[in-house]
Amino acid sequence: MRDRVNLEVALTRLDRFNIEIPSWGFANTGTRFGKFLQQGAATTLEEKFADAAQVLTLTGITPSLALHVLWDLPHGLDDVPEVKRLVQKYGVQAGAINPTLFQDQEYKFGSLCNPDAGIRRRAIKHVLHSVNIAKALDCRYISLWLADGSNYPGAQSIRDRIAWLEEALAEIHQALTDGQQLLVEYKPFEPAFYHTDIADWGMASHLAQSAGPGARVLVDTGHHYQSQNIEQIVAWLMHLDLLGGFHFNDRRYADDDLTLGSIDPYQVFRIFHEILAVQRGEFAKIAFMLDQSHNIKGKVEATVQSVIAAQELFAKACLVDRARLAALQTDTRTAEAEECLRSAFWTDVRPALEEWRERRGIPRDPLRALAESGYVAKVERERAARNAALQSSYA
Ligand code: PSV
Ligand code: MN
Repeated sequence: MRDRVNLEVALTRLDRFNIEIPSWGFANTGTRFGKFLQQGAATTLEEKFADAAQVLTLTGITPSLALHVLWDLPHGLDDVPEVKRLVQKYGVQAGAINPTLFQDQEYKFGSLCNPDAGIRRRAIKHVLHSVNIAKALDCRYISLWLADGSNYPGAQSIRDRIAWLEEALAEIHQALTDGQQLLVEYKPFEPAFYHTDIADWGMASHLAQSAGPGARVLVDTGHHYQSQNIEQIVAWLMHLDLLGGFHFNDRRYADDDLTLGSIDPYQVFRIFHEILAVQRGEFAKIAFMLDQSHNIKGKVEATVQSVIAAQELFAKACLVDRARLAALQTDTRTAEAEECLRSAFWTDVRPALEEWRERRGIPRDPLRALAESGYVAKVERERAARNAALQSSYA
């Protein structure tokens, strides 16, 4: 009986659970050793929107597409009308705007932390331009990831770079409108191997706080070591009112970009549990996003799989009997408290989700519906020639 009631509550919350998908998840991306080009990969922004619309039709919970400025709007603000046309045509919103601060030659020694003031200015201008793109497209989030760091001890002044970053983020923050948020992402290593300028949640928290009230931290689940307790980091960020959003993906080592829940679904469940424990009704204020680019699996297929995994794990977290859990914790009934959590995790929510989808006119089994739709075969035919002309090489 208790499970039944909780399941109904879970289903109500599911109505407010959405997850954003990344444009780069549909493009030819891969490891730094090379890419395995896919016939059906998107090579234009329109194709990325078309793929996103397909995922939305199949899952019903991916209303927006995160955009990377230089990849998706190479002409910046001049590309905004085209994005608006695609938003209209495909019924998918423009999501978080990601400035691209890592691929230009000037950024070899950093972007916002570059020792050359001229290059830092150029990087700030790019982010300010990205904020304007976000305003023009009515996007709430500017999502910042820096590749900045250094490879050798002594090569750079870590402390000068902290100061430059504080200055840059404060200036960028001033350009935000009231409704906008600057998300500051952290990552321990790669591409830099000695020090990374925003290496962990402590640094990201400080930088968000010093930038201003419109800045928050973005947690990319792939940017952690196995030994780190991500849900504890999430709990702290919520405690500090600094949690802005997530880039979800799974990893065995670090930043592997694997399908969500493919390695450690229990961890994603624990993260959702921590969020629901604090923000029962307000979780919708957190930006849930995927950040994955698949080199082996089909891109639309892998995206649908990840979206379903996110929804399943969120639903499971909704099933935790928190009142009971709190009582067991107070009474230090350790094994029973753990079982209380585990029993929610091991509840099979798939039949309930199938019903939930059916009631909304969404296919009961989105992956199967994708296979039966012939969409992938169709785009492979349409896009094969363009993809065949591309080169993939490491050297
Ligand atoms: C690179 O590590 C990365 O995966 C970061 O997580 C960013 O969010 C993403 O690329 C897009 O720039
Ligand atoms: Mn990320």
